[in-house]
Amino acid sequence: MFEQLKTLPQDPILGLMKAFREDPRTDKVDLGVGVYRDEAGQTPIMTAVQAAERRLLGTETTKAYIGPAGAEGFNQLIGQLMLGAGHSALSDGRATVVQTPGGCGALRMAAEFLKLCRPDTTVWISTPTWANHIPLLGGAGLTIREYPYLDRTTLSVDFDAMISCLEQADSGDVVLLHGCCHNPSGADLDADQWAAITDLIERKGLLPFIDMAYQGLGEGLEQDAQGVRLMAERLPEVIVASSCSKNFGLYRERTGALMLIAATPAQGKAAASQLLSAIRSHYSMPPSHGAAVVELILDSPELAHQWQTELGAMCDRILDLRAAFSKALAPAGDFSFIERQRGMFSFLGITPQQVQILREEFGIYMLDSSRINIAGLSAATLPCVSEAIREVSGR
Ligand code: PLP
Ligand code: TYF
Repeated sequence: MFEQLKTLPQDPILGLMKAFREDPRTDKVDLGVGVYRDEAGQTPIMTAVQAAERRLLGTETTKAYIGPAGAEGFNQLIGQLMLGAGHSALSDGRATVVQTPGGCGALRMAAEFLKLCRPDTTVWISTPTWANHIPLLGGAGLTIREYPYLDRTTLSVDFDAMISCLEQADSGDVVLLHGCCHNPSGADLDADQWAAITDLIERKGLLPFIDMAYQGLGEGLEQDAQGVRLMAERLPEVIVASSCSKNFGLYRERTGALMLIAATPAQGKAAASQLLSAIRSHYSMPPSHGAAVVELILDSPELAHQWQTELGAMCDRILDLRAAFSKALAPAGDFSFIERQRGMFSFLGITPQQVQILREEFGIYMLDSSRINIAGLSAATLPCVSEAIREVSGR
């Protein structure tokens, strides 16, 4: 059976992680994979998470199965985190939230759900987008089409091109948007652009599908959800995939959620039953631990405050690094876009050859596309990284 199989290349982001690990240089800098790092280059467990884990250990009484929707308490609290407590979609029974294995699980189950709604669904994704969107959504059998998003010369959103392309979409098509902290570009929609795209989606009868993997790491928990909340307010149907990997630092615990908002409570009930059936045929039920931790944190005023303080400090660190980095790079050209962008990622806009020189000569690792993880910088490494980039920019 296996003899005709070819070996496939691995995920380039994970491949880069391995190359970095194997590099013996002690002054190497990892700006590759998107995990948050502190000033010491570590990705520690958040203290609110540790406290919740200690409490869980003392109070958990069973490891018996949870259901396909996961923990009801987690689902409610995550719905409130996304939409704000008291949002009408939550109180009027139109929204369903289920716990998923990470944001990836949410994206894939949304795709499986869309396939059940309509087997020939087309989903429009931004160019560029996170490379895993294509296998996660295309792998479920959805047709993928692309809309232009980034102006490669200014590295800002090319909104006119985006809108005019999406004018070609047909009623019932799905538009994948990044809720905040666009991966890989860091270029986000502003409030006016969210409003304009909401108008277009409404007028053309499209369905928004929002990937929220970085809530709280752009500008703050509330600001980062403005697009999701606007669409949930104005549109009859919305899908949101959210992740607790970054904002709770729970990466390997595989914790995320999928929210479906339907036009009516009756349609919401039918949609939820279809989604649960799709979950049953894929993984039956999600892992419990990460969501139990998140539920404990969000349900405790004291832990929630501690978590928000830590997350706020992570967000501020990224914003400070963005300001300092764009200033340090100024002698090499206009890198002011780095300060304007949000979240963990930006493109440097340098060539693959320059990326390779940075890796080989300077031990500075980034994706071939020149995407960097801003959080991989620190006060200690920022001057030498900036110096190296200034130097290769001249070559
Ligand atoms: N969506 C985007 C844009 C991401 O960058 C990520 C990963 O970090 C995810 C979704 C899903 O992450 P996870 O499955 O680890 O929660
Ligand atoms: O883009 C990133 O770096 C993060 C982490 O298969 C990631 O989203 C990278 C690759 C992958 C899963 C997560």
